[in-house]
Amino acid sequence: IKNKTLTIGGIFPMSGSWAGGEGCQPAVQMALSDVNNQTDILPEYKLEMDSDDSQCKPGLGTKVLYKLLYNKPTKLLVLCGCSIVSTFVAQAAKMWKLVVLSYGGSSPALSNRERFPTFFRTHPSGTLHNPIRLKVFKKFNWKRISTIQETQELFTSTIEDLEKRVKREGMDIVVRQSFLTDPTNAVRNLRRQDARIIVGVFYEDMARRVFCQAYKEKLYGKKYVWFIIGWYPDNWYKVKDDRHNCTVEQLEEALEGHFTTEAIILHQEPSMTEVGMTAQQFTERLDKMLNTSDTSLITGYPEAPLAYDAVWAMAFAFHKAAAKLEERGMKLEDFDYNNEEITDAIYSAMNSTKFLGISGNVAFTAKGDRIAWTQVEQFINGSYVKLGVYDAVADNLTWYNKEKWLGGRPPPDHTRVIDHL
Ligand code: ABU
Repeated sequence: IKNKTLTIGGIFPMSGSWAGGEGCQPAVQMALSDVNNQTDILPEYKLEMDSDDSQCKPGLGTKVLYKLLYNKPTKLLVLCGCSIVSTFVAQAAKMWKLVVLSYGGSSPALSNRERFPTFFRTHPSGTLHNPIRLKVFKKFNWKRISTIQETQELFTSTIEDLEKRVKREGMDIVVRQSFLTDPTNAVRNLRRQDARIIVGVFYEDMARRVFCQAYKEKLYGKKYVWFIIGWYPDNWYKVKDDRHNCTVEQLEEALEGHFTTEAIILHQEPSMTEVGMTAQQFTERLDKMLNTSDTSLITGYPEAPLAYDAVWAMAFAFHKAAAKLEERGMKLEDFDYNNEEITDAIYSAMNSTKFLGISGNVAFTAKGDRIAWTQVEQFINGSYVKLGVYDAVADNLTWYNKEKWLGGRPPPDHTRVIDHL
């Protein structure tokens, strides 16, 4: 019988640049109840969570962390999402010997064990998109690449990694643009500098503003190929947003033909996973919980499997750690923000956690990172079509030959003299 309670902290961004808590918090609640209904996992313990909203803001996220720490009961681990909040929380948590598990932090900067010694994530790093981007550049013979990024550590570190990889392959980043809060000038400069193959990394709210400006600058159509992040909800450009003044039709026109890259974070087979559900059963349960007619507008919906699996990863790790601690006459509930031995037991158990979850195979690298396959999609006639999948470990790209070109063929990566004739 589960007659003891272990409490964890939860920090969810319910608004802001990535309001992923909308989709991820219900998934975490579902997982907590599923774990609590299992008698063979943590047979003595029931898991509970105290949580609050960070609005994806580092100051508020830190305040929520302190509230979780200074209010009883003691938390054994903190779950968090959104890169900037994960960065602040993971940096502070080590002072309280607290393990942090992020279901929604993609910043490559988080893969730094010195800076974040107790950090793990089920969300893959943003650098995972770069190898597949390179495969596609090579496939279509594009060597001159342009970039536009929102100025945040998450995107800066992704572009730095892209730049290194591009150079290694004998290609070039020919135009670099960045913006802090307003992308207007950066998009205008892309057109002035004759960018053609454009990698854009920014949050979903900025993506709407970038493509509204691209529409106005006519930076779309048969001469251009945009590569953007694929983890936005499918109908992200239809979200009502008064920070731009384009219609959905105008955005759709500017977006036609763009490519997206993303990690594959939903188990692709119809088979049963090790958390007792198929991916489809998970989706059906989540949809019922969300109780909305259109999940394609919910931020954090694509990442919900990562949040669900984060709870299971934690439960498996607690289970293993409890057994190890018992050998030494200790218990998980003895944790008091000072007991390094308990932290170490949770850390090593997490390090060796491996299972087939709703998001696919869950395992962490030495840096606490998630390993995953990636995919590339293209926006064709208003919907996303899968073009290929890539297994970076085996360096294997599977391509389905479904791409469509507005000019009938892939555009060149720069102005050819013939274009002027
Ligand atoms: N897929 C959502 C990632 C959000 C973040 O890294 O802040």
